[in-house]
Amino acid sequence: MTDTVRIIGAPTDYGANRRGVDMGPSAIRYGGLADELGGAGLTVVDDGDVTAPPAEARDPEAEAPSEGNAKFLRETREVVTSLADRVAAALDEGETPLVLGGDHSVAIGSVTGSARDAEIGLVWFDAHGDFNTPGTSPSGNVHGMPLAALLGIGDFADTPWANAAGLSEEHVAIVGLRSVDDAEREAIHDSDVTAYTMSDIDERGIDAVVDDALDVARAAPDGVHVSLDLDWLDPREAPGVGTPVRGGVTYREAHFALEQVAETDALRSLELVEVNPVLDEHNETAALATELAASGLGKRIL
Ligand code: Z70
Ligand code: MN
Ligand code: MN
Ligand code: MN
Repeated sequence: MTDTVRIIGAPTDYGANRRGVDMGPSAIRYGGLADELGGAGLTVVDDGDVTAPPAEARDPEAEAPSEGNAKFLRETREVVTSLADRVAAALDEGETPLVLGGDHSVAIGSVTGSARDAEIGLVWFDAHGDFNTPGTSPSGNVHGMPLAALLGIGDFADTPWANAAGLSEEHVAIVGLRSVDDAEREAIHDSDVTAYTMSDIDERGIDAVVDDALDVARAAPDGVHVSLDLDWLDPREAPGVGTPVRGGVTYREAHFALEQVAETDALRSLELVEVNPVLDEHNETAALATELAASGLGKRIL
């Protein structure tokens, strides 16, 4: 990665099951992001937010405008298209994009932008598989679908705006799974994606699992995008997330994982998603997100 980090906010909650993650970018900035990154010796440029009108402003007539069983897919497409352009532009300038969500559907934009003219790897830290499609989703929430969209799985095969050009399944690793729907389990098994559950972390330790995940992603020649869903962490450490699931990684495991990311020197772009200030306690999840970003971007203790 480069020493200049470009912050790009994507304040959406179109893809989430609960309102509030659209305030994530503000909360993470207010949580001290620029200071934290500046303190880590990085030059920080804040690009502001991509345009994302609040869900209720988009279609007052319908509660859940959808295409098939995918709510707000049209709105999601608009946001991720402009986000992809911003991410690609930052990379063109030689900067490292840091995307702030928003719900996890924004990853469709971050990753398609990062993979526009490059063959990249992807590490996806998450409690969830995010491998549903409009055909399999139990909820219709697009934040449960971004990985399937990026890889062109199932109904997403003919969705050019969501398929990431420079991303192949064999360069994708998911880390921390503990809530996976039946159809997602099948689709993950049928794919060439590498997936590690919390059980793998219990058995082998965070170091070995994250090393292996990074090896999977680094096999791609042009660097790694890291997508960090804050619900990867245990809700005791990260209560302010849209979909908390017990049994996640600890504060220390999360920091160590991000330090491993920095150590590989392969980071191309980073994103932090699913911070929900409405459910947070004293903005601690947002503040934690800033600390994890600093670790991933190379903050040194000594
Ligand atoms: C479930 C679904 C999900 C994030 C929840 C949940 C998906 N598998 N993703 N929170 N980030 O509705 O598809
Ligand atoms: Mn997710
Ligand atoms: Mn999740
Ligand atoms: Mn190691």
